[in-house]
Amino acid sequence: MTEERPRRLAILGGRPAFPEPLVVGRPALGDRRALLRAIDRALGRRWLSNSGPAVRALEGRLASHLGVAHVVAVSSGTQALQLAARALDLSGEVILPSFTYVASAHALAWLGLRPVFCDVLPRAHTIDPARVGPLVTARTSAILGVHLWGTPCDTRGLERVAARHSLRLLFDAAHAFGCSHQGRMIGAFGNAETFSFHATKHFTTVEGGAVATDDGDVAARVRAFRRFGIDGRGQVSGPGTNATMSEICAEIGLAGLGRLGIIESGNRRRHQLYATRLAGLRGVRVLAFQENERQNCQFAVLETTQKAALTRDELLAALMADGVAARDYFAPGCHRLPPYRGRRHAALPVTERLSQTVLCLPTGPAVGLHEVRTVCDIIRSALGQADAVRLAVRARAGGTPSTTARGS
Ligand code: T4K
Repeated sequence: MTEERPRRLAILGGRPAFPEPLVVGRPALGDRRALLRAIDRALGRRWLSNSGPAVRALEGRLASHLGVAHVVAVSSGTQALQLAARALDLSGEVILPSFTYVASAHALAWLGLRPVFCDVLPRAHTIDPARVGPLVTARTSAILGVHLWGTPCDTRGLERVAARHSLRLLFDAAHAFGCSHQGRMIGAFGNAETFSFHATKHFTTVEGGAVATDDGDVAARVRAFRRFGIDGRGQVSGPGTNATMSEICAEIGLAGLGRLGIIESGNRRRHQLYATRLAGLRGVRVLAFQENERQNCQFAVLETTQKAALTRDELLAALMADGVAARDYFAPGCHRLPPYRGRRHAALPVTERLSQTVLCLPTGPAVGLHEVRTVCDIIRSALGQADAVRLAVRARAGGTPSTTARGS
């Protein structure tokens, strides 16, 4: 019997395993005909925006899915954050993690609020409640927790800090639609939670987002802000913007709701496969999720440690050469991005380390299990030929030695 020869890594001169890049975040649109029918329904009604029947139906379905009193659909996750922040009357400084997508910080800064960056927990990657207290000043109005990768924040710890300092508690749940925490769906924690339904998300309306809250006043304010400050009586009651979700987006969302269970279980299989195939590899670990909670497993997160034969960036270069468009989310931390860099920040050692060691691998319904296996083979093979890979990466980069730390 002839033994199959292992593929030669593209970084070492082989042919790319994926001539078409295998990306992170390929939209999961499902049955195209069902989608077109949904869009056709909206077109047929000739009611295309301004809280039409599809938006109202979507809000109702989402509220019962999340077990929360109010869901207000808006045009993006960023708008959801901004409208929630205004509805909660946030002012001055807001404490949030630096290790998040820049939208979390920008949404606040765009409103004239000052993001104050806090470090995260080393295993969960969510804001560390023990580090929030020392950042509170007389100007602090709120904490913004981010359920990064769908991993719930330590909500109890944050509730305690918020209560101690009389702060509002808001959650950016952009990654966490369909995830549960302490037996409840994410969406009902804090004063309000915000979701993103962007094309790359677990649940998508192409562009879109929502504010979820049990507070009727907050929901009413978000509704008014979403549409020029027009209140429930149809009167302009104050300032507002236009952050309306279109009927077409809402129909796409309604069409996708029924498939979420299938997407979730497929993602779980892909996640388990990554975890199994990469288990025992020195210096890399796949971020685990809590087994007894709902998890959308939208992200497959790999972390390199100091024991890994390659740095995260070297491994990423090897993957990219083979057509695996993994992402170094979220590097650098927000505190190192304009306009926040150059300001004084607390020490953020965990954020600094994670932004050099975390890698998001392709997953989602567009990624087959055989593709996951190939990605794992590339990682295994690259680590097994670390010296040659490192030399090849340096040669590609023009001989510059990699300066990236290997983590701890
Ligand atoms: N808070 C957090 C914690 C967030 O992560 C985000 C957004 C927000 C708030 C704000 O929510 P939104 O206002 O966006 O609703 C992408 C998304 O654009 C962004 O929504 C998301 N987080 C972030 C984590 O990922 P980029 O800069 O990585 O986008 P891009 O264009 O590089 O696409 C990502 C991957 O998806 C690529 O591998 C290509 C693939 N892709 C992308 C699009 C748009 C596709 O295959 N098809 C597509 O249509 O930000």
